[in-house]
Amino acid sequence: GHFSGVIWLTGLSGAGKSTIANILNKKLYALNVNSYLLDGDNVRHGLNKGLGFSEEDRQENIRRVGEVAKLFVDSGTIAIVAFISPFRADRDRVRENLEDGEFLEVYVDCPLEECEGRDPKGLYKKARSGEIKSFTGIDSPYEAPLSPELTLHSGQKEAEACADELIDLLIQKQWV
Ligand code: GGZ
Repeated sequence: GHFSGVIWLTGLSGAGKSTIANILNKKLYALNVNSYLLDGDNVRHGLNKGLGFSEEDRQENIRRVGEVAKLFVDSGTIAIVAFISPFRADRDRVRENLEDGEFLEVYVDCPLEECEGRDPKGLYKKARSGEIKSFTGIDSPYEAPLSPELTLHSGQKEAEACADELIDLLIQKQWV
């Protein structure tokens, strides 16, 4: 067996969280490590259907995701979590709900200008025009981690290299 815990990726929309998380998930599979990826695609359309992007709804989104991640840890699976999770207090609560050493906060740090330049879904454009309200980084806050276990500079580094950095951290922490 291997250690199980939560790898929590936080950062702006378009920073590369999901891309990095998917690559990491595949690398862990290749290492015979059980992992499962939780992100907006498999949580916001199911378990958290009905939650929007108000501060209260984001808080509840993150609370539920934290509880689900804990269940995965109980099952012996590494939970890879990729949500904007903009509020420090919400992320801290997830950490406090786990045992010491079970939570790795990973800041996927990409400048807003870069995220906005990428704008793969055209959401920043809609946020700027006012078509979407309360968009993170535009008219809703993002609170960067103060002491993350790892910061990935995804604006300068390819997603593949970021995932490799994460694997190195997991080896260093003796998770794998
Ligand atoms: C931020 C939004 C919003 C608003 C829709 N603000 O790039 P994406 O599209 O695929 O990822 C974003 C995703 C963010 O959902 P999370 O569950 O990760 O957010 S949070 O942790 O804050 O609860 C974006 C899309 O949903 N999206 N409206 N207003 N992102």
